[in-house]
Amino acid sequence: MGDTTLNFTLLHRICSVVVLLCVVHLSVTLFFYVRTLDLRISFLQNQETQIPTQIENSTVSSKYNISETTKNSAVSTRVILTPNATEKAARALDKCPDPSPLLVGPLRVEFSDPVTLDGVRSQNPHLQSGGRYKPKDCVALQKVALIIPFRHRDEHLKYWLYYLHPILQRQQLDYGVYVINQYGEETFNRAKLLNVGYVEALKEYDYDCFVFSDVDLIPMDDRNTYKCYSQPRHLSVSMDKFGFNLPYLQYFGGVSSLSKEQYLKINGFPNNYWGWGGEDDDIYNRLSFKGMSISRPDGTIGKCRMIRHQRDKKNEPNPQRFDRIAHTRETMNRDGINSLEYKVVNVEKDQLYTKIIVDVGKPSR
Ligand code: UDH
Ligand code: NGS
Repeated sequence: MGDTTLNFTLLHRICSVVVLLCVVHLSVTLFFYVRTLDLRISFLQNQETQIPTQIENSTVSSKYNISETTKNSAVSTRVILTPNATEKAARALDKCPDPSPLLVGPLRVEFSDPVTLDGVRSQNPHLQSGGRYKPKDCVALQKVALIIPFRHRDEHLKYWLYYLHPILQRQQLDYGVYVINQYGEETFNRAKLLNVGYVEALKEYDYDCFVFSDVDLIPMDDRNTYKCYSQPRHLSVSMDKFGFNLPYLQYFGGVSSLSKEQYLKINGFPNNYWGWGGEDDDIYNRLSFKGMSISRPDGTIGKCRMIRHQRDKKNEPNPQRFDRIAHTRETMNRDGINSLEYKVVNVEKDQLYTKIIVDVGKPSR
C-alpha cells in the first residue's frame, strides 16, 4: 500500500513536470510566432514602397495602396498592389509626339463670318480659366505663353481667339493666352507691353517659351507650330498683305517666338519705342548682336492673314525710330527687361484669356 502511494506521488510529479514543459514550449512557440509575424508585416510594408521603382524606374514619389485582399490578411505572401489614381495618371503619360498627329495642314481663314466670345467659349470646353490648356493624354513638349499687345481691338481679338485656340490645342501645347492691354490713351508702346507679358506670365506658371503675336494675325496652316526652336523663330513669314512674301530679310514683326533663354540673352525688348515702327527691327538687331540667327517655317506653312484695319489713334509712326535702331548695340544692355517699370491696373481672368491692364507710362519729352 505504502509503495502504491509512493508510485502515485512520483507519477503525479512527473505529469506536472511534463505539463509545465508543455506550457513553456507553447509559450516559447507563441513568442517566436508573434516575432516573425512582425517581421512578415514589415516585409510587406517594405515591398509596398519598393515595387513602384522596380516596376518602372520612375521618380514619381506617391505611394501604392495595398489592395483590400492583402490588407485583410497581412500574412499572405501574395502581394497585390494597385497604383493610386494620381500615380496611374502620371505613369500613363508619355511626351506628346512631334509633330502632333492632330494637325490638319492648310486652313480656311476669313473674317466675314460673325464671331461671338460666347460662341468661342462653348467651342473650347477644355480651356481652363485664363485661356489655359494642356493636353490630357500626353505631356506637352513645351509650356508656351502667348502674349498679345493690345488696346481697342476687341473685334480682332475675337477672331484671334476663335482661330488660335483650336490650332494651339491641335498642336498639343501646354499654353496660356495673355492679352496685355495698355491703360489710358497715351502713345502705344508695343515692345514694352511684350516685356510686361513676359514678366506677368512667368509669375503664374513656369513657361519655357514665349510667342509674341499681334492681335490681327492668323496662321493659315496649323503645321506652323507656335513654339520655340533652337534659334529665335519668326512665325509670320508669309503674310497676305505682303503678297505672301517677306517684306525684307531681317523682318521680325508680326508673330515671333523666343525661349526664356533667348529672351534673357538679349535683355528682353526695348521699352522706349513709342508709336509705330522700328521696335521689331531693334529686337532683330539684339538677336544678331548676340550671335543668334532667325529660324523660319517655309513660305507655305508660314502663310498668314492679317485683319485689315486703319492706323490706330496714338500709334502714329515714331519719328525717332531710325535713330534708335541705329544705336541698338549701345542701348540694349541698359534698356530692356532690366529697366522695365510698369503698374498693373487690373487683371481679368476669362475662360479664353488673361487680360492684364497695365500702365506703361508715357514717352519722356
Ligand atoms: N495694337 C493695338 N492697339 C493699338 C495699336 C496696336 O492693339 O492701338 C497692337 C495690335 O496687337 C497690333 C499690334 O499692336 O496688331 C501692331 O500694331 P499695328 O497693327 O498698328 O501695326 P501694323 O504694322 O499696322 O499691323 C500699321 C498701320 C497700318 C495702317 C494701314 C492703313 N491702310
Ligand atoms: C518697317 C518698320 C517695321 C515694320 C515693317 C512692316 O519699315 O517696324 O516696316 O510694317 N521699320 C521701321 O520703320 C524702322 S508694316 O508694313 O507691317 O506696317 O514692322
